[in-house]
Amino acid sequence: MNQRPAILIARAVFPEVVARLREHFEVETNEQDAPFTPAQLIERLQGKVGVMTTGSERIDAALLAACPQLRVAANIAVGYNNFDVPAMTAAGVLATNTPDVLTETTADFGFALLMATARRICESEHFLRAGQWNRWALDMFAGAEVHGSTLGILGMGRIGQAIARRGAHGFGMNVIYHNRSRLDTGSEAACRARYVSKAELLQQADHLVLVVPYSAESHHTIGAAELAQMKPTATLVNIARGGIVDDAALAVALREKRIAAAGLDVFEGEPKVHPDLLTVPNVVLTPHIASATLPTRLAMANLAADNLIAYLGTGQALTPLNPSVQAGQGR
Ligand code: 8YV
Repeated sequence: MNQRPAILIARAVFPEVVARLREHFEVETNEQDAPFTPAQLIERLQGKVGVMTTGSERIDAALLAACPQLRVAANIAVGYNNFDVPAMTAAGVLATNTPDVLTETTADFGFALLMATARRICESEHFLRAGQWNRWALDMFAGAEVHGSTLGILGMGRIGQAIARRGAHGFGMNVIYHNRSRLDTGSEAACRARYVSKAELLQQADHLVLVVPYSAESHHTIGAAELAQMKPTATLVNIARGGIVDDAALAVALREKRIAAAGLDVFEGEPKVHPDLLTVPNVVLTPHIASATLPTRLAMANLAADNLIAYLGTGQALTPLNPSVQAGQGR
């Protein structure tokens, strides 16, 4: 009898997704959901042809060399900075991610974080819970206007465009963006967004939302020099990746009111958070939950499962990141 291929699901996922995978593979799970160290991950991957990862598992040249049977890694995330894709391609290992299924949910959250930040929702709630509300005042927690203001978006992929549509069509915002490449005219018109230089974006935005992928090039895209170019009334929102913002410089800018406020869902070295961010009041902090609705997280896990089933079954994944591996370059 043919032995079924063996895979590892590196973190706890929904039981129905595990059940689907068990129809095709010998499946090892991580029910305790404690992230593996790199050495533990290598150990668990011995004899496995596939792995389902989250942003916590790094697939790099050292791991690929130590796991010669591995053929595919399916990330449950659209971002894939935990994958060294060139090393995977060189080793003939397919990489997949989960685009599209989280776009609208993540854009909803980006907007929620923008509004919570601009309208000081968390800061005022803490004040109320602490029993400090004993009288009303005209300027109490007066924040920044959202409707009709200028929304700046850095990174205009699927999620950036979904945020732009919300701003332009829902809140009558003047939307400006900067991206490595300019959108075509039809896409710009659909989200009523105007292309500007990075300097213009920093200087003109009342609310700046970061949606760029993380890479060595985008490390500290927003540091002290960029924060200094922003309006003192501006808010900054990061739903992309930690490391795109220099968190230490941001904490200083927030403390010194060089910008009004920030909303952060991602952090350098998360789940650790820079201690200075924990002590400034004008920042809203959330634990990397922008895509966290149950239907969306289930759709992401199912798409990652579909990628494993399709690639190991037919040689064609649904959302490959290095499709050349599918064209006969694979292990
Ligand atoms: C994931 C994300 O939940 O998709 C992404 O890139 O950041 C989140 O939606 C997270 O990366 C866990 O894998």
